Amino acid sequence: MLELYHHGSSVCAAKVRMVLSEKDMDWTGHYIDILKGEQFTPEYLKLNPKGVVPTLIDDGTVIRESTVICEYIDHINPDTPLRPANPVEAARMRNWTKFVDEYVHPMCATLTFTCSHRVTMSYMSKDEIEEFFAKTPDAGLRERKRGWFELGFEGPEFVKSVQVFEKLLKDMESALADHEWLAGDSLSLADIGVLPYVNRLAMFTMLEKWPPARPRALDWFERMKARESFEPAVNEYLPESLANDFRTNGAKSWPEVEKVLESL
Ligand SMILES: N[C@@H](CCC(=O)N[C@@H](CS)C(=O)NCC(=O)O)C(=O)O
Repeated sequence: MLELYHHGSSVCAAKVRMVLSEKDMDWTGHYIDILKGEQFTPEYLKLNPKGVVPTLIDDGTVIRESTVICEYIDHINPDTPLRPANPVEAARMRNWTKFVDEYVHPMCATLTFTCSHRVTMSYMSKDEIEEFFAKTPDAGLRERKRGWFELGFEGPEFVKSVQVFEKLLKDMESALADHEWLAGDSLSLADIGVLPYVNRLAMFTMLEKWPPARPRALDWFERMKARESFEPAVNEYLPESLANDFRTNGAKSWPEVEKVLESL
């Protein structure tokens, strides 16, 4: 039996749940509340020394890194394959997942923290905030979190985060002009890898406002949402209070995002 350590707000965990759901596979979940710091317990750090979700355990074997986990699942269950057999499409798929891992994911953390988590954290006491920072084992991530919290929209990464999301939507629009799905003519790990990030913009109520209009990307998002795997894998796990925070704080942050977009 596969065991997945995951959380409802985690874009990386959503990818893995969607792959499992697309393949109709059974799994046991261990919910790690990353907003409460449950990823930093000594037990969990043994499984994932970076203190991040997701982590997959397959019969005692630990697999980390969401993109690697998604490929692993496709290897062990090749029915309804999500890695294209065609080498060109496979290369396109990997370029998408590489772009997500290297740019979109780090900048999604920036955008999410700056636009929403920072506001939620502002209700914590000074000691609780320091404790929150101190718990993050990775020094680089710890300092980035501090910067997001203290500098907010003035932080240097905020502009970059909007630029990266703009590039994501622009590249999607152009890829979808040539084929129905991001890597080719069938759904692949490229689509599943990108989905939670586009969904984050939607949850922030930013997707429908984001200029210029990207009809193919929006149509792709509707097609992804219409898949049977979407609700159980993506939305069902997001706590309602967090969804509310995303909606409210996202809408309040939109003018700052728009300002950056107008300056590009
Ligand atoms: N490269 C890792 C990134 C994992 C990651 O950043 N996970 C976030 C949630 S999407 C997390 O657990 N964050 C906890 C924290 O920032 O303390 C992967 O793809 O699995």
